Amino acid sequence: MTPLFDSASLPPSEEPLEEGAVLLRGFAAAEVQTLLEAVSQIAMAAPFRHLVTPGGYTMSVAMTNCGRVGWVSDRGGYRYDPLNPASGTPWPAMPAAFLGLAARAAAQAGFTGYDPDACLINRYVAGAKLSLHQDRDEDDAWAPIVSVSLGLPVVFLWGGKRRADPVRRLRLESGDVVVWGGPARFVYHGVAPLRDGLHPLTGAMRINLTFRKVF
Ligand code: MD6
Ligand code: FE
Repeated sequence: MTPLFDSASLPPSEEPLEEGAVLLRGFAAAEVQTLLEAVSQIAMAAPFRHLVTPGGYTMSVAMTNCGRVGWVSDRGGYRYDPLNPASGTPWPAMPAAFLGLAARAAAQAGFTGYDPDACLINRYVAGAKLSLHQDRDEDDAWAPIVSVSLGLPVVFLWGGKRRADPVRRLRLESGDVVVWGGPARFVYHGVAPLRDGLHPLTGAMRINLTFRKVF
């Protein structure tokens, strides 16, 4: 299904979600192709993998990383690792275009001087999802998470600080950026199962970049 329009054809707009959290629609729209080319380069050095959760489930989302450390999961738990466990080598460096975009988006949301250590790259195909969770594996409890959507649209689940809080469903299009930090840093969030579709740049996939300040 091709949407009639997406954020690439709309002017950027800013939608506050709560104190410390904002949805920047179209913020990365002009850079989507450049970002996807960088993702392809990274994936050649560090291929996408389906990680296993500590509970023994294989994740439906495929992941890789770039930056000083990468987020990984296995039977032993979640952690940030300076080496890719699949190869034993460091993760690819974070491209300057990634750092620049993340810092500009964070600043737009009120977080100046953002210098992320890690960029987790998620690849979704139809049916892939991410259950409601908090990001709690980082030492820095204030610096924001910056999440950049590329390719197919998806429903992002935006909950509250407690798991039982009501969940909003936000449609994210290619080029949309969500920033959450400070008082919103531990909000529960997730991704609803990706629906079938074809995007001109990613085909049947959605790619998500999530930037984190780990240390
Ligand atoms: C997304 N990803 O893919 C959001 N959080 O749109 C996450 O929220 C996330 O992929 C913690 C660990 C891995 C993730
Ligand atoms: Fe998360």
